[in-house]
Amino acid sequence: MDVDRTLYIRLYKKMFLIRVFEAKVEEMFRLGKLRGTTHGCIGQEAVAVGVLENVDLSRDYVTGTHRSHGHFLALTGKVFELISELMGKKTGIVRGKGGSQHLHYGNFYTNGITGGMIPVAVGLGMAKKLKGEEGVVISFLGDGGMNEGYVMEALNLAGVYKTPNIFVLENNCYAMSTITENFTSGKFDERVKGFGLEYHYLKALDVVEVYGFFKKIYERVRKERYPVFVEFETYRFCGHSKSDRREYVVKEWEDFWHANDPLEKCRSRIPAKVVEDVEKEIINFVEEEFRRVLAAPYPDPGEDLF
Ligand SMILES: Cc1ncc(C[n+]2csc(CCOP(=O)(O)OP(=O)(O)O)c2C)c(N)n1
Ligand SMILES: [Mg+2]
Repeated sequence: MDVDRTLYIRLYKKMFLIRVFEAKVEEMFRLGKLRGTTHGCIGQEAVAVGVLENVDLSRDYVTGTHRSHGHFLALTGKVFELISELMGKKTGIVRGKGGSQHLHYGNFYTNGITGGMIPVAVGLGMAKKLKGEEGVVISFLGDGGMNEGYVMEALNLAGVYKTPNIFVLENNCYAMSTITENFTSGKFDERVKGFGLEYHYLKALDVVEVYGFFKKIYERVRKERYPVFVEFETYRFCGHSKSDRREYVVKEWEDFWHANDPLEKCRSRIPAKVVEDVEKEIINFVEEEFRRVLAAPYPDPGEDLF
Protein backbone atom coordinates (compact mmCIF):
# COMPACT_ATOMS: atom_id res chain seq x y z
CA MET A 1 0.00 0.00 0.00
CA ASP A 2 1.50 3.35 -0.97
CA VAL A 3 2.06 6.18 1.50
CA ASP A 4 -0.64 8.25 -0.13
CA ARG A 5 -3.27 5.60 0.52
CA THR A 6 -2.19 5.19 4.16
CA LEU A 7 -2.56 8.93 4.58
CA TYR A 8 -6.01 8.90 2.96
CA ILE A 9 -7.09 6.16 5.39
CA ARG A 10 -5.74 8.00 8.43
CA LEU A 11 -7.45 11.23 7.43
CA TYR A 12 -10.65 9.48 6.36
CA LYS A 13 -11.01 7.91 9.80
CA LYS A 14 -10.92 11.36 11.38
CA MET A 15 -13.31 12.93 8.86
CA PHE A 16 -15.76 10.08 9.20
CA LEU A 17 -15.60 10.21 13.01
CA ILE A 18 -16.51 13.90 12.90
CA ARG A 19 -19.37 13.36 10.44
CA VAL A 20 -20.84 10.50 12.49
CA PHE A 21 -20.43 12.46 15.71
CA GLU A 22 -22.24 15.52 14.33
CA ALA A 23 -25.04 13.37 12.87
CA LYS A 24 -25.44 11.70 16.25
CA VAL A 25 -25.63 15.09 17.97
CA GLU A 26 -28.46 16.08 15.58
CA GLU A 27 -30.25 12.82 16.37
CA MET A 28 -29.90 13.42 20.12
CA PHE A 29 -31.46 16.86 19.68
CA ARG A 30 -34.38 15.37 17.77
CA LEU A 31 -34.89 12.85 20.57
CA GLY A 32 -34.83 15.61 23.20
CA LYS A 33 -31.71 14.17 24.88
CA LEU A 34 -29.67 17.28 24.15
CA ARG A 35 -30.84 20.81 24.88
CA GLY A 36 -29.75 24.37 24.11
CA THR A 37 -27.94 24.53 20.82
CA THR A 38 -24.78 23.45 19.04
CA HIS A 39 -23.13 24.33 15.74
CA GLY A 40 -22.29 21.37 13.53
CA CYS A 41 -19.50 21.19 10.97
CA ILE A 42 -20.89 18.60 8.56
CA GLY A 43 -19.28 19.30 5.18
CA GLN A 44 -16.29 21.20 6.58
CA GLU A 45 -14.34 18.22 7.98
CA ALA A 46 -11.50 18.34 5.44
CA VAL A 47 -10.27 21.68 6.78
CA ALA A 48 -10.15 20.66 10.44
CA VAL A 49 -8.56 17.30 9.67
CA GLY A 50 -6.11 18.44 6.97
CA VAL A 51 -4.89 21.44 8.95
CA LEU A 52 -4.63 19.85 12.37
CA GLU A 53 -2.82 16.73 11.20
CA ASN A 54 0.24 18.99 11.14
CA VAL A 55 -0.03 20.28 14.68
CA ASP A 56 1.77 19.27 17.86
CA LEU A 57 -0.22 20.43 20.89
CA SER A 58 2.81 20.01 23.15
CA ARG A 59 4.37 23.09 21.55
CA ASP A 60 1.59 24.71 19.44
CA TYR A 61 -1.60 26.44 20.50
CA VAL A 62 -4.85 25.94 18.61
CA THR A 63 -7.84 28.23 19.01
CA GLY A 64 -11.28 27.45 17.65
CA THR A 65 -14.71 28.99 17.29
CA HIS A 66 -18.33 28.32 18.23
CA ARG A 67 -18.17 25.54 15.58
CA SER A 68 -15.28 23.50 16.92
CA HIS A 69 -16.41 19.91 17.53
CA GLY A 70 -14.46 18.92 14.42
CA HIS A 71 -11.34 20.74 15.53
CA PHE A 72 -11.43 19.04 18.92
CA LEU A 73 -12.09 15.58 17.49
CA ALA A 74 -9.39 15.97 14.82
CA LEU A 75 -6.92 16.81 17.60
CA THR A 76 -7.96 14.27 20.22
CA GLY A 77 -10.57 11.76 19.00
CA LYS A 78 -12.17 12.06 22.46
CA VAL A 79 -15.86 11.45 21.76
CA PHE A 80 -16.88 10.57 25.33
CA GLU A 81 -15.38 13.75 26.78
CA LEU A 82 -16.94 15.96 24.09
CA ILE A 83 -20.47 14.61 24.21
CA SER A 84 -20.25 14.69 28.03
CA GLU A 85 -19.43 18.38 27.75
CA LEU A 86 -22.41 19.01 25.45
CA MET A 87 -24.66 17.30 27.98
CA GLY A 88 -23.31 19.19 30.99
CA LYS A 89 -21.92 16.00 32.54
CA LYS A 90 -19.11 15.92 35.08
CA THR A 91 -17.10 13.77 32.66
CA GLY A 92 -16.90 16.61 30.09
CA ILE A 93 -13.60 18.14 29.06
CA VAL A 94 -14.35 21.21 31.19
CA ARG A 95 -16.50 19.25 33.65
CA GLY A 96 -19.71 20.12 31.80
CA LYS A 97 -19.37 23.83 32.55
CA GLY A 98 -18.37 25.05 29.08
CA GLY A 99 -20.80 23.31 26.77
CA SER A 100 -20.34 22.99 23.04
CA GLN A 101 -18.79 26.41 22.48
CA HIS A 102 -16.36 26.77 25.39
CA LEU A 103 -13.87 23.98 25.09
CA HIS A 104 -10.46 23.72 26.67
CA TYR A 105 -8.07 20.83 26.39
CA GLY A 106 -4.33 21.40 26.90
CA ASN A 107 -3.30 24.10 24.46
CA PHE A 108 -6.66 24.06 22.66
CA TYR A 109 -9.20 26.79 23.45
CA THR A 110 -12.51 27.94 21.97
CA ASN A 111 -15.22 30.43 22.80
CA GLY A 112 -18.62 31.43 21.43
CA ILE A 113 -17.86 35.05 20.54
CA THR A 114 -17.65 35.37 16.76
CA GLY A 115 -13.91 35.74 16.04
CA GLY A 116 -13.43 36.13 19.79
CA MET A 117 -10.35 33.93 20.04
CA ILE A 118 -8.37 35.94 17.48
CA PRO A 119 -7.22 38.70 19.87
CA VAL A 120 -6.37 35.99 22.43
CA ALA A 121 -4.42 34.09 19.77
CA VAL A 122 -2.36 37.14 18.87
CA GLY A 123 -1.61 37.54 22.59
CA LEU A 124 -0.45 33.92 22.68
CA GLY A 125 1.70 34.54 19.60
CA MET A 126 3.17 37.64 21.22
CA ALA A 127 3.95 35.66 24.40
CA LYS A 128 5.72 32.99 22.35
CA LYS A 129 7.76 35.66 20.62
CA LEU A 130 8.74 37.46 23.84
CA LYS A 131 9.66 34.23 25.63
CA GLY A 132 11.53 32.89 22.61
CA GLU A 133 9.38 29.73 22.67
CA GLU A 134 9.13 27.35 19.74
CA GLY A 135 5.77 26.37 18.20
CA VAL A 136 3.08 28.44 16.52
CA VAL A 137 -0.50 29.52 17.18
CA ILE A 138 -3.12 28.20 14.76
CA SER A 139 -6.50 29.90 14.89
CA PHE A 140 -9.72 29.11 13.09
CA LEU A 141 -12.26 31.81 12.29
CA GLY A 142 -15.28 32.22 10.05
CA ASP A 143 -16.14 34.64 7.24
CA GLY A 144 -18.58 36.35 9.64
CA GLY A 145 -15.74 36.75 12.15
CA MET A 146 -13.75 38.62 9.50
CA ASN A 147 -16.15 41.54 9.92
CA GLU A 148 -15.64 41.98 13.65
CA GLY A 149 -13.65 45.09 14.64
CA TYR A 150 -11.53 43.28 17.25
CA VAL A 151 -10.49 40.70 14.64
CA MET A 152 -9.20 43.48 12.38
CA GLU A 153 -7.39 45.07 15.35
CA ALA A 154 -5.76 41.75 16.23
CA LEU A 155 -4.66 41.04 12.63
CA ASN A 156 -3.18 44.53 12.52
CA LEU A 157 -1.11 43.86 15.66
CA ALA A 158 0.03 40.46 14.37
CA GLY A 159 1.32 42.34 11.32
CA VAL A 160 3.01 45.02 13.43
CA TYR A 161 4.71 42.63 15.86
CA LYS A 162 5.36 39.76 13.42
CA THR A 163 3.95 37.11 15.73
CA PRO A 164 4.08 33.36 14.87
CA ASN A 165 0.33 33.12 14.17
CA ILE A 166 -1.44 31.20 11.42
CA PHE A 167 -5.02 32.37 10.91
CA VAL A 168 -7.21 29.79 9.23
CA LEU A 169 -10.36 31.21 7.68
CA GLU A 170 -13.06 28.60 7.13
CA ASN A 171 -15.09 30.46 4.53
CA ASN A 172 -18.22 28.33 4.45
CA CYS A 173 -20.22 30.82 2.33
CA TYR A 174 -22.58 31.90 5.12
CA ALA A 175 -22.72 33.56 8.53
CA MET A 176 -25.93 32.33 10.13
CA SER A 177 -28.45 32.88 7.30
CA THR A 178 -26.55 35.53 5.33
CA ILE A 179 -24.42 34.93 2.25
CA THR A 180 -20.86 36.18 2.86
CA GLU A 181 -20.82 38.68 -0.03
CA ASN A 182 -23.94 40.34 1.39
CA PHE A 183 -22.08 41.47 4.52
CA THR A 184 -18.53 41.80 3.22
CA SER A 185 -17.14 44.74 1.32
CA GLY A 186 -14.08 44.02 -0.80
CA LYS A 187 -12.02 40.85 -0.62
CA PHE A 188 -10.49 39.12 2.40
CA ASP A 189 -7.09 38.79 0.69
CA GLU A 190 -6.91 42.54 0.09
CA ARG A 191 -7.79 43.23 3.72
CA VAL A 192 -5.18 40.97 5.26
CA LYS A 193 -2.48 41.97 2.80
CA GLY A 194 -3.22 45.52 3.92
CA PHE A 195 -2.07 44.46 7.40
CA GLY A 196 1.15 43.05 5.95
CA LEU A 197 0.09 39.41 6.32
CA GLU A 198 1.05 36.74 3.82
CA TYR A 199 -2.13 35.30 2.25
CA HIS A 200 -2.87 31.81 0.86
CA TYR A 201 -6.06 30.32 -0.57
CA LEU A 202 -7.32 26.80 -1.27
CA LYS A 203 -10.70 25.31 -2.10
CA ALA A 204 -10.87 22.47 0.44
CA LEU A 205 -12.10 19.60 -1.72
CA ASP A 206 -9.37 17.06 -1.02
CA VAL A 207 -8.23 16.49 2.56
CA VAL A 208 -4.80 15.26 1.49
CA GLU A 209 -4.33 18.40 -0.57
CA VAL A 210 -5.35 20.52 2.44
CA TYR A 211 -2.87 18.61 4.58
CA GLY A 212 0.07 19.05 2.17
CA PHE A 213 -0.75 22.68 1.38
CA PHE A 214 -0.98 23.60 5.06
CA LYS A 215 2.10 21.57 6.03
CA LYS A 216 4.36 23.78 3.90
CA ILE A 217 2.95 26.95 5.45
CA TYR A 218 3.14 25.49 8.96
CA GLU A 219 6.79 24.39 8.59
CA ARG A 220 7.75 27.79 7.25
CA VAL A 221 6.06 29.72 10.06
CA ARG A 222 7.60 27.38 12.63
CA LYS A 223 11.03 28.25 11.29
CA GLU A 224 10.72 31.84 10.13
CA ARG A 225 8.20 33.13 12.72
CA TYR A 226 5.86 35.57 11.04
CA PRO A 227 2.05 35.81 10.69
CA VAL A 228 0.25 34.11 7.82
CA PHE A 229 -3.42 34.08 6.81
CA VAL A 230 -4.87 31.04 5.05
CA GLU A 231 -8.35 31.07 3.50
CA PHE A 232 -10.09 27.76 2.81
CA GLU A 233 -13.25 27.70 0.78
CA THR A 234 -15.52 25.10 2.32
CA TYR A 235 -19.23 24.42 2.81
CA ARG A 236 -21.60 23.69 5.66
CA PHE A 237 -24.20 21.02 4.80
CA CYS A 238 -26.04 21.40 8.10
CA GLY A 239 -27.89 24.36 9.58
CA HIS A 240 -26.07 27.17 11.35
CA SER A 241 -27.33 25.80 14.64
CA LYS A 242 -30.28 23.75 15.72
CA SER A 243 -33.24 25.94 14.73
CA ASP A 244 -32.17 26.51 11.13
CA ARG A 245 -34.26 25.27 8.20
CA ARG A 246 -31.64 26.42 5.65
CA GLU A 247 -34.10 28.42 3.57
CA TYR A 248 -31.34 30.84 2.51
CA VAL A 249 -28.95 28.42 0.79
CA VAL A 250 -27.86 28.90 -2.83
CA LYS A 251 -28.92 25.88 -4.89
CA GLU A 252 -25.92 26.03 -7.22
CA TRP A 253 -23.50 25.90 -4.27
CA GLU A 254 -25.48 23.10 -2.62
CA ASP A 255 -25.33 21.07 -5.82
CA PHE A 256 -21.63 21.67 -6.31
CA TRP A 257 -20.57 20.72 -2.79
CA HIS A 258 -22.87 17.70 -2.58
CA ALA A 259 -21.44 16.46 -5.89
CA ASN A 260 -17.92 17.10 -4.56
CA ASP A 261 -18.28 16.19 -0.90
CA PRO A 262 -14.67 15.97 0.38
CA LEU A 263 -15.62 13.00 2.58
CA GLU A 264 -16.79 11.05 -0.49
CA LYS A 265 -13.71 12.05 -2.43
CA CYS A 266 -11.46 10.72 0.33
CA ARG A 267 -13.54 7.54 0.61
CA SER A 268 -13.17 6.91 -3.13
CA ARG A 269 -9.36 6.67 -2.71
CA ILE A 270 -9.60 3.77 -0.25
CA PRO A 271 -10.37 0.08 -1.00
CA ALA A 272 -14.05 -0.74 -0.32
CA LYS A 273 -13.27 -3.43 2.27
CA VAL A 274 -11.11 -1.04 4.28
CA VAL A 275 -13.86 1.61 4.12
CA GLU A 276 -16.42 -0.92 5.33
CA ASP A 277 -14.30 -2.00 8.32
CA VAL A 278 -13.31 1.53 9.27
CA GLU A 279 -16.89 2.82 9.12
CA LYS A 280 -18.28 -0.08 11.13
CA GLU A 281 -15.67 0.40 13.83
CA ILE A 282 -16.25 4.15 14.08
CA ILE A 283 -20.06 3.90 14.11
CA ASN A 284 -19.90 1.31 16.90
CA PHE A 285 -17.39 3.40 18.83
CA VAL A 286 -19.52 6.56 18.63
CA GLU A 287 -22.71 4.68 19.58
CA GLU A 288 -20.98 3.14 22.58
CA GLU A 289 -19.53 6.45 23.75
CA PHE A 290 -22.94 8.14 23.54
CA ARG A 291 -24.44 5.27 25.54
CA ARG A 292 -21.75 5.64 28.21
CA VAL A 293 -22.38 9.39 28.46
CA LEU A 294 -26.10 8.88 29.11
CA ALA A 295 -25.13 6.95 32.23
CA ALA A 296 -22.45 9.43 33.35
CA PRO A 297 -23.10 11.71 36.37
CA TYR A 298 -24.06 15.38 36.40
CA PRO A 299 -22.03 17.54 38.77
CA ASP A 300 -23.58 18.14 42.19
CA PRO A 301 -24.78 21.73 42.65
CA GLY A 302 -22.03 23.77 44.30
CA GLU A 303 -19.44 21.02 43.79
CA ASP A 304 -15.91 22.39 43.30
CA LEU A 305 -14.93 20.84 39.99
CA PHE A 306 -11.55 22.43 39.30
C1 LIG B 1 -19.85 39.10 18.92
C2 LIG B 1 -20.90 38.16 18.45
N1 LIG B 1 -21.86 38.60 17.62
C3 LIG B 1 -22.82 37.75 17.19
C4 LIG B 1 -22.83 36.44 17.60
C5 LIG B 1 -23.92 35.48 17.11
N2 LIG B 1 -23.32 34.59 16.13
C6 LIG B 1 -22.98 33.33 16.48
S1 LIG B 1 -22.29 32.50 15.20
C7 LIG B 1 -22.50 33.80 14.16
C8 LIG B 1 -22.11 33.71 12.72
C9 LIG B 1 -20.67 33.47 12.55
O1 LIG B 1 -20.39 33.29 11.20
P1 LIG B 1 -18.98 32.83 10.74
O2 LIG B 1 -17.93 33.61 11.43
O3 LIG B 1 -18.97 32.86 9.26
O4 LIG B 1 -18.86 31.35 11.27
P2 LIG B 1 -19.77 30.08 10.86
O5 LIG B 1 -20.96 30.12 11.76
O6 LIG B 1 -20.13 30.22 9.44
O7 LIG B 1 -18.90 28.91 11.14
C10 LIG B 1 -23.07 34.87 14.82
C11 LIG B 1 -23.37 36.17 14.19
C12 LIG B 1 -21.81 36.03 18.49
N3 LIG B 1 -21.72 34.77 18.92
N4 LIG B 1 -20.85 36.89 18.87
MG1 LIG C 1 -19.29 31.32 7.88
